[in-house]
Amino acid sequence: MSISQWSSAPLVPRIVQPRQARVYNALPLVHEARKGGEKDTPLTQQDEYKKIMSNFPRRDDWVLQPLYQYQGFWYFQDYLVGLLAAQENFKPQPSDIVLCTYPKTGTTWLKALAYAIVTRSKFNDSKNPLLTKAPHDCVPFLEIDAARNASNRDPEIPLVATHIPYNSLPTSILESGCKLVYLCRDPKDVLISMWHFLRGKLPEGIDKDSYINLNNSFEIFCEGISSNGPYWDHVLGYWKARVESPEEVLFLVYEDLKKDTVSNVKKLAEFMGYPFTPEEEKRGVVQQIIDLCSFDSLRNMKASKSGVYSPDSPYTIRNTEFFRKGTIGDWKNYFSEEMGARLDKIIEEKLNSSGFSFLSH
Ligand code: PAP
Repeated sequence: MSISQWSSAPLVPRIVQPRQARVYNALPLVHEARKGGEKDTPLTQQDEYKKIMSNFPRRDDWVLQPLYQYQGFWYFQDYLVGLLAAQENFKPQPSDIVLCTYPKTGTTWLKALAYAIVTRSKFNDSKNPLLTKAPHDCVPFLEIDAARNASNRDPEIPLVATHIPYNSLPTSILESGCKLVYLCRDPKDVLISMWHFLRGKLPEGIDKDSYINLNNSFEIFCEGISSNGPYWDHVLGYWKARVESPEEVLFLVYEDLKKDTVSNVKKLAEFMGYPFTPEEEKRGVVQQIIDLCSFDSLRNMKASKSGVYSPDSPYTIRNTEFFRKGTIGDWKNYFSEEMGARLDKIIEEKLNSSGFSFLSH
């Protein structure tokens, strides 16, 4: 569908809650726009996207930035601009592997593992860029870096990452035969991770609970209103693609990756077309990659402790923000058992009859 077709879409009434809209106006954007940061996409195109977006359904529940609904999913404005740019501009290489995730499901970890696997014969252990660059700087994001400026990609690294739902992926990707790797995570931990991340964007010194409180966040997440949400539809899109084309889509679960890292990392390497040889296994290469990409290892790297993601993008996120706890079940420190069961029930009903369930992981 072309941009002009989007712009002629029928007007849909905005859903704006006045109190939250007022709060939003008083706060900085979730990702502060950087001066000159939008330089990579011509301003006219950005402006056109923003104009088109103003006709999309809108919700202001997460306070920091409005969410706009597009092709059945909700997005913060900056990400939606990137998504539209990706749909229009992105040209994959047939050998590309796209790392697909919903936010806060382990993207950073997956980027590091995939990068370490595909580059293992290119760099010796002490030269791996993961030792000096944050994972987000090793693997570009489709809707942040790659679609805006092709030079943000290293042509020798066949990896790109995205939070875009399956049905909204650029047709160029779907038609190219690129392999897709999807990683998902227990929705309760995803929500807690997202809640921490977004609260971290509020200015210091204010009462954060009066802007983004846990109960309200829980309710809107259960309603499906979250960045790139509804979460269950994101999962379902990739799960169905995996069922239809298992040779093109690998479906991984964060909890499995935590509990049985070795076999999941081998599965990942095999699927991507970079299987470990028996000789590599004997030399302990699998474990070396796992150790390099572990939460503690990545979190303690100088690049993770200092830099921001990404100097070339309009977004400012400190690299430290991608490493919080990296555990399973942290939700229990925040939600009651009843709340956990309620979210599980909603998700399981939505996933019903798909053949995938979070409860078995
Ligand atoms: P993104 O969507 O903003 O890119 P993403 O990397 O998907 O974030 O998710 C961040 C979560 O992954 C954090 O979870 P937490 O808030 O529950 O702690 C982060 O700690 C976790 N994470 C980051 N790196 C790793 C890792 N190497 N191993 C396990 N978990 C990790």
